Amino acid sequence: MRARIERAGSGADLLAHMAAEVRAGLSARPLPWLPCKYFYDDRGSALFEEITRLPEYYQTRTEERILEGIAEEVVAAVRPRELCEIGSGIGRKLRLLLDASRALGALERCVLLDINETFLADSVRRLEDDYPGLGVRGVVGDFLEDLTSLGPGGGRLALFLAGTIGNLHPDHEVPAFLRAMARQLEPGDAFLVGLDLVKDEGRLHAAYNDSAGVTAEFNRNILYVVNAALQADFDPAAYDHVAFYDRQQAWIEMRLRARHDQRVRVPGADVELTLRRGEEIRTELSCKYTRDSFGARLAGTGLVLEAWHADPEELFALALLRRAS
Ligand code: SAH
Ligand code: AVI
Repeated sequence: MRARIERAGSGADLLAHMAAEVRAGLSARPLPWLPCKYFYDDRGSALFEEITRLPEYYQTRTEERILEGIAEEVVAAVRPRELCEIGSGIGRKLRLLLDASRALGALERCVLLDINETFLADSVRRLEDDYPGLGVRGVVGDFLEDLTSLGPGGGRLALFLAGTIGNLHPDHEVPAFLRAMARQLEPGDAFLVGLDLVKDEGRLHAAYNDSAGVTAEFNRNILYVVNAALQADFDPAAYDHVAFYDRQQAWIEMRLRARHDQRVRVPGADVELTLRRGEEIRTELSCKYTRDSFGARLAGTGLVLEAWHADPEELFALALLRRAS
């Protein structure tokens, strides 16, 4: 089977959807906000890749190390016929599980779902080249809206890595997301979720305020994306990057703070925004979990925690979930 890139349901009127979301977010008071999925145009995705190599950003290399240690054990327990990664990016870590699954001999296909079409198409092409005989599908879509595009489960091991679940609101988005994911799994199918853990605040602060300023540029990139798609006139250079840890909520919050009074027009979303110097736009939450706080999110979702794999320093964890029967 040749690789295919498909467009999920929400792709039908992507721009109208984006306009409605941006209008709602920028109209919110006291804190206007933008959905963090709009970081990931090609420049934003490349900036994220740069972040993963920063000395302060321990998440990616820690998750890779955990995966190297558990890939064989996980695939031996699940014996997947299909691997499926949502928010796949360039999909480097997926290969550890692909190799281990192939060695068992049962793997038939692989499905990737991501909002960035360029990175998705590249990943699909490279998988096709490197794993001849593997059926590869790529779906451009939003994992908060388009999980049904994955098709029915059965022999599925789904992956949601990098701690991207932390970018979903823990109360307003995570429970519905987990229920939606459970619907795409058959009893016995599995879901491996990467979680950044609650830890020393200095370490967290450094990871989102790197000395090279890459995270700041990633943060500002969202304004370039809104400018290009919705003819907005944000001046990205007029915003400071802000990232802080909210201990009560156990999340990092990223914001953009206006350096001076400004008026922004977003004609494509039919909205205008007036910001005084020092006022902020929220651009991302990055929730940090413990085994208990994540376990509490699973109640009523149809998913149960089967195994918890953390690194020795307990910086990051991979939670292996099963679809209950
Ligand atoms: N899995 C990769 C990339 C993580 S970065 C890794 O482990 O390094 C987060 C990824 O999720 C990006 O590729 C981004 O394009 C994608 N993404 C972010 N929000 C999304 C959404 N709402 N729907 C689908 N993909 C999304
Ligand atoms: C993709 N996601 C898990 C990253 C995170 O750490 O929340 C995105 C990111 N934001 C700032 N740096 C990296």
